Amino acid sequence: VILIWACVGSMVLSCKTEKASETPEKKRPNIIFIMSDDHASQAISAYGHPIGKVAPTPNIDRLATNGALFRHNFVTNAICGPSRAVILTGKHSHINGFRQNGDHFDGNQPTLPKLLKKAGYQTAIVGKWHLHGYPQGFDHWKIIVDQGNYYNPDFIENGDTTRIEGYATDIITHDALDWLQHKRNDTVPFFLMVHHKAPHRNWMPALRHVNKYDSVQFPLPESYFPTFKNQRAAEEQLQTIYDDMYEGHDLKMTKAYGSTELAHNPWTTDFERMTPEQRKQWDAAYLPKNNAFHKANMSGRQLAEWKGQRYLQDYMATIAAVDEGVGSILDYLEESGLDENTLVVYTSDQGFYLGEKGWFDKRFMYEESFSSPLLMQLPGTIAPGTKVDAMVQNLDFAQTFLDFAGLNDLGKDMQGQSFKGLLDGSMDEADFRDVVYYHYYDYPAFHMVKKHYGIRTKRFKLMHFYDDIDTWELYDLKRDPHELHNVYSDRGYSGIVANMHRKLDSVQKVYKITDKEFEKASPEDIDKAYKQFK
Ligand code: SGN
Ligand code: CA
Repeated sequence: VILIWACVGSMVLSCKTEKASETPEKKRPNIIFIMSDDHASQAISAYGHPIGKVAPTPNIDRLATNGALFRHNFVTNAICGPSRAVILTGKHSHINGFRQNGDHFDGNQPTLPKLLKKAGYQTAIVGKWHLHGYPQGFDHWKIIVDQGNYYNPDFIENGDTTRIEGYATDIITHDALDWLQHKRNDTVPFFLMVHHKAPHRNWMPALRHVNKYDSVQFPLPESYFPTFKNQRAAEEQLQTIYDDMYEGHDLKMTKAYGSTELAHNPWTTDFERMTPEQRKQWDAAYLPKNNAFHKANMSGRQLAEWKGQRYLQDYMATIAAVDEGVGSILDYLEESGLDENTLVVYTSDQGFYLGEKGWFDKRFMYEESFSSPLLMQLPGTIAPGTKVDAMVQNLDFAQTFLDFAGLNDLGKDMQGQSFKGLLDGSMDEADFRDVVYYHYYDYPAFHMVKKHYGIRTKRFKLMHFYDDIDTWELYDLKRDPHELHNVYSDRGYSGIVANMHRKLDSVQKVYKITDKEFEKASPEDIDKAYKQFK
């Protein structure tokens, strides 16, 4: 053991002899971290939601069969860049400095890949980065530009930008496999991050999947037409499927019967990037269903429900390629025998609304976007079919992976907690944290979700929306799992409210939150943004 640890941080070659003497049990595991963008757990069949039932994800489900499914995995800030920064640093947004999309990630700070690399891991990332600047701490990186495009996207590799013909999800899967097969150094353990662009808005499926769910009737949630009461931030958002989606860009609706010209499509690049052949196949796939829509001449609730169906058909069809990609990676690991010592993780940068409260997008601390799917396998350590109920967070990933690598000393200044013990049976769920902290800052911005922070315990959730409003919400998740009844002012809950406030204060102290975190935007900027995004 001493010999093995003496290698840490030193030249890989000089370690070879010691490594050869490592017994299989002591070998540090490889880690493959697969993260999609905006993949709701409702859309993974292993989670048992009615949507996953009609549109199964058999390959992602393999991870639940072989290993663990987490029922309560939460993010600290439900938006893309911030979630990625938390995962890399193991620190809340206010400490790692990346609070909202558009911020600049300080790549010079310590990160998980840097620590693993220093400890002798070979590190690589392929796919979405979205932190501005180039990745640090990776032996190999190939990233999509900003949000990227579904068809024929641009990738940056070693500073050079190249357009690659094909479908983003397939290209990223291909690059991951190519790295595993041809670029990996098989004398050292590896850490590979595979970051899909899909199923991010505007949900463009691969051509082989464009008609996959045309005849499937998706279950729309009961809250699809909500009545908000004492939920002002929910009332004032701009992410309602039937009010805020762009009919062309998002719903691929056309201007008229017989036409392939898209209805409202403010960003033309997604479709313009297609080759004529791709566009021809795309139009051929959508024309009959768009014609049927025009014939039906819908309005009101019927039209709103039709939009929900179209959204879910496209969203789930976009996920089909992600699921196939996960399958290809798992197949390769099994064929090569690498699966035996590889921790495979599947997650998303946050959850997503699939019609709950009438919404798409994320950002809110309500369960659908606050929680994110998480599945993991590592044979011999994680028992097949494990279900984890403890409240884990993306904040914990870095320390958990370091723990799996036997490097738990390295994450000492991080703010999460390793949950490896929940997986190998050495820790009880009751001994894990009992409160989770959240803070969202991206306002005014797309979808106009107000700034808010809050805590969640196993049963209750307290939230404070601030900036141009100042409202508190409390939910009793046991009685009201869909968070439709704000009981903050109910007399019966006054004791709980007081208790939750005490907890909130103490959590904010632990995480070192200062008054600076509650800065307000200017009323003019907010007004301008409402006009811009409406
Ligand atoms: C884009 C989307 C928004 C989305 C943000 C953030 N519009 O701007 O709907 O909320 O990204 O998403 S789009 O039509 O241009 O796709 S994130 O995942 O990057 O945070
Ligand atoms: Ca996202």
